[in-house]
Amino acid sequence: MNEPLNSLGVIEGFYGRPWTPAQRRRLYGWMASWGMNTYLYAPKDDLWHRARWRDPYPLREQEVLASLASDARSHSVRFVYALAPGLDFDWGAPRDQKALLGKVASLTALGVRDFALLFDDIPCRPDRAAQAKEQVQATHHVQRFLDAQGPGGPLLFCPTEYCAERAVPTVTASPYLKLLGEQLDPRIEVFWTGPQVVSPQISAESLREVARVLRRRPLLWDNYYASDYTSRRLHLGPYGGRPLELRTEVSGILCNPNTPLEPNFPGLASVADYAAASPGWTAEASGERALNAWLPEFTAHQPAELAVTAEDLAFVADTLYVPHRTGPRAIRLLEAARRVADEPRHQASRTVLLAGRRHFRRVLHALETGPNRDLLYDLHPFLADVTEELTRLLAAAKAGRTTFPYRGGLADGLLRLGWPE
Ligand code: GDL
Repeated sequence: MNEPLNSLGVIEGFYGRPWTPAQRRRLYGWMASWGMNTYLYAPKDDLWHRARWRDPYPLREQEVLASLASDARSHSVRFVYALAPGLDFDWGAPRDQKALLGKVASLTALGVRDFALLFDDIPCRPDRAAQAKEQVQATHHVQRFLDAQGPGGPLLFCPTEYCAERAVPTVTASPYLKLLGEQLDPRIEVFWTGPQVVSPQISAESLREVARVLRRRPLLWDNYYASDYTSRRLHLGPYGGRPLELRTEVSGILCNPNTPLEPNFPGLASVADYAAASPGWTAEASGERALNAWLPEFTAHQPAELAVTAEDLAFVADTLYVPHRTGPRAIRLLEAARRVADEPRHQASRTVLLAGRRHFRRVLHALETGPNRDLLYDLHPFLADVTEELTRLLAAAKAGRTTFPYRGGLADGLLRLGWPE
């Protein structure tokens, strides 16, 4: 029987605008209340994390990182700083070997104790095993330096082949993964995102397979809630597609979630719920618990007659559910919308659309008049989008029309190419 999860937490590891220091502090508060213990600092577009990894942070940024690390600690959250040198790292150049340690030293001086090295999303060399060997050497070079320094734990490591679809030719036959398994210091944990970059399902057996190759349980980097690859979606639904037995096949679960911070509350709450679950746990019930815990953000300062209900929130969450799926209420709404588009006078379907729009409007109104402005700003584009499209459809139906102006833009047009009629 494997050990339970060593680490549970959040990766700020997406492309696009990083969170602000105040948002990160808010996150640490949530994490502490859910018993999450690890935060990985890895925003792809922090200039000094990746593109200019060799350069020290400017003074102002150094202060921010130092106070974040200490804030995290005061919430009993381990702050792990990730460096991503892979875009142009040259292991053969003594200058780069020096730069690597120089950067790590500049961060230990700020009170950072724990580190990760990330080699995801970088150019792949034809000789994959040689690339793995260099990454192992660079990692051991940093690990030796950290061991000599003192208190931190072993490094975390993100491989270039970090999911089955990136393994060449397969997980079990990959020279890259084999070399990591054989040569990487066994103390070092290795990230894995599952069968895909964003994996709708992850089986326990697929993790046992990669563990055999890596000779250690992988550390799950879960992109289930990530939203940096789309501007049309957020993910507010329950943590699913991961059987409970997965928990003993990984050394930990770290989630790289939605780019806007505030809408991460329900998903991350559901991850924590999953981590502590007993047999009989279901994703649906977990999603409901998470939304109930989130509801006060929408009801504060609302008179009872205007207050957002659990059903309003569930409706919105079903619309912005999980990758590759919408929730049951959104499926019914879409069915009604299709019917109305064909048969504008179909009253029952129009009623479904009107009711759906009411849920959206109530949530939007509560946010517009409530105290959590960040939550309003984060959700507004998504709530406004659906409300507007429903209004457009209802107006056309009322006028008996089955055609309406198309406002989706190119990205939407491209997406529709894959949409079953
Ligand atoms: C990735 C990136 C991650 C990004 C995510 C979703 C890993 C290891 N790396 O491949 O930074 O946010 O996809 O777009 O997941």
